[in-house]
Amino acid sequence: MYNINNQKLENLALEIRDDGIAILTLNRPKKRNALDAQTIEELISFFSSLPRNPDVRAVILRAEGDHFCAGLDLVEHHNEDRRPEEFMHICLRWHEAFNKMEYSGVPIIAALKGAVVGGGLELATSAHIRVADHSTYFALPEGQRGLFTGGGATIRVADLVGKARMIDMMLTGRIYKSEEGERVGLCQYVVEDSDAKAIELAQAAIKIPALSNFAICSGISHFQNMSALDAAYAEAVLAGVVNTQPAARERLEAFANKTAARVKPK
Ligand code: 1HE
Repeated sequence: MYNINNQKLENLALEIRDDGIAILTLNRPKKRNALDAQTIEELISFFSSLPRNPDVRAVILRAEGDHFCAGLDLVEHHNEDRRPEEFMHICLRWHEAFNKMEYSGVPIIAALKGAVVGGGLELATSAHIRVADHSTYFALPEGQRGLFTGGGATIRVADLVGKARMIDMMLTGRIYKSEEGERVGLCQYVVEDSDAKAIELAQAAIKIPALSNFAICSGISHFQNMSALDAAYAEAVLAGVVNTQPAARERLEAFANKTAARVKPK
């Protein structure tokens, strides 16, 4: 059991490696890692702590068991028999967790397998990179359950695949298997072992200066919420800070001295 910000992690497991890669595991495999209220609070707690934790340079979000995440805990939702405003507040907590992820400034890589459905897809799309294995599949079964998305799919899934594909997924229950998911933009990699590939990608990401990663993993998302005019202005301000950092000077010097790697395909 782990303790972050006085929040005990029961449904998540956390390992922080010496190289600064945190491995956060959804740890309710018997319930297919369905997202109950407790899990969402634990996600908020962990991802809120990230910007203040210099020991963590990248996060891998993975799952125990055969499935990444079966979405909203339907049994809890059924048992709680929530009033509209109660479920609105549940959804706001989901947004708190997922916004903390997307705007964290720390690279988050989701290692996917099996079901990535409903709220599970909303969780996965809050990460910065998605790596699927061959067992992975994506769906939005909310419609079949008489529900609607409440954890940001209308923003993040629509952003990745476009509104027409998202509507099709919701109206027809269409399931995208891994390769097809990659083709439509739901994931960027399909590999044999998504955990291993996620580590490899995280190891590449932590070679980049933390301030650059901050800009990449928060600035791009913020700018997409702005008008093009304001985004261009904010980009210039952020580039002013990032592109003059000491770590950039060293790397530019290496390039000028011809000791830095060239950008060429292998
Ligand atoms: C669950 C959940 C869940 C499994 N909530 N308990 N999401 C869905 O509509 C997907 C629902 N789940 C499934 O379709 C299947 O469980 C899976 C395809 C993911 C896995 O199938 P399988 O055969 O391996 O497992 P299972 O036998 O269906 O489930 C094993 C246990 O996990 C069982 O509990 P048990 O106590 O009877 O052993 C299931 O009840 C439990 N389980 N999925 C609660 N989702 C903010 S709005 C977001 C809205 C949504 O996310 S809607 C999409 C909901």
